[in-house]
Amino acid sequence: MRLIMHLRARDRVFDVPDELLDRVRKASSMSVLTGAGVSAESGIPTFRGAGGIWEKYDYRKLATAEGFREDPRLVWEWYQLRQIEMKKAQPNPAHRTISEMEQSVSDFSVLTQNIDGMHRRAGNKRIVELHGSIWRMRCIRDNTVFEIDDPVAEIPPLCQCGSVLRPDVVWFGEPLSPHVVDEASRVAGASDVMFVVGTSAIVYPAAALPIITKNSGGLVIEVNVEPTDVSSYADLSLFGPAGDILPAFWNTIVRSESFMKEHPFIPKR
Ligand code: BV8
Repeated sequence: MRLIMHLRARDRVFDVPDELLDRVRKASSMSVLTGAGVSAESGIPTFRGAGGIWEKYDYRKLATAEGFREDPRLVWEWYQLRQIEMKKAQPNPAHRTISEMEQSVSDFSVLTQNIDGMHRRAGNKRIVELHGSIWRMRCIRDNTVFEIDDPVAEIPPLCQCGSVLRPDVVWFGEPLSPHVVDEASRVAGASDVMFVVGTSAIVYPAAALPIITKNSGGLVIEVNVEPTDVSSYADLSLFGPAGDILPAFWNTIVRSESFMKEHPFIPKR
């Protein structure tokens, strides 16, 4: 049985069957798959849809290995710009709720397509960065990886070996790291509940993860401002801004006897 609810901020009541709410409250293993939409309310633009990044920029030039080989300076100008935006941005209530969820559920993981590092800044610890991070660089000659906290000053940044450094992100046409794919698939298969928040779910293999959860008997709960490919098989779709919906829905989950009974060590709210 699939449920669809269109909610506005003031609708803080979720008319969701108790049986479904109880499955969420009793979940011992939970995960959240996030996309650009979870960071939209932090002022970080999404990729698709109105005002999306791919409307202005050609991903072939900026988010492929070929594009980087052709013009590493152009690609770095774009990533430097995004680093400046992401450094200025602050985690929003959706990020903060996902951090609270990790403190409330014993086996909890974030699977994110975002390279912005917002989940870490919001306090999450168990994060699988499916597409890498804008706060890491990698030497194209010897694959040495460097962590950075601030936008790059020089572009293109150079490794001490003299070679150019590239953003340590996964570009289109590049495989995800096998370790990341294994860990994400393991988490998806073990999840009693997977929340799918702010993703258009058209980029693979990330978009296959909720299907793994569904096929393993887990619940799939979608949060998005509009229907996506996930809506066709999600057990519950909550349509509205993640920064409104997720805090309110999680509140409904934790403010219950059965949740407190199931999670005795979680501080009462
Ligand atoms: C690979 C890092 C193989 C860089 C990114 C045909 C069919 C199927 C697959 C393919 C195909 N052709 C090619 C492929 C493969 C391709 C792919 O899936 N293409 C798609 C476009 C069809 N995948 C790949 O290339 C992957 N690699 O397949 O390798 C291989 C194997 C072995 C050997 C060699 C090769 C690599 C994919 C990773 C690419 N890198 N990012 C960077 O970020 O700079 S992808 C990038 O785009 C993001 O990371 C993210 O994954 C994706 C964007 O998706 P979303 O995050 O969902 O964002 P989007 O804007 O689309 O949607 C936002 C959503 O939020 C919307 O639904 C909106 O309604 C909602 N929203 C907005 N505001 C809010 C909100 N929701 C709630 N609240 C709000 N306030």
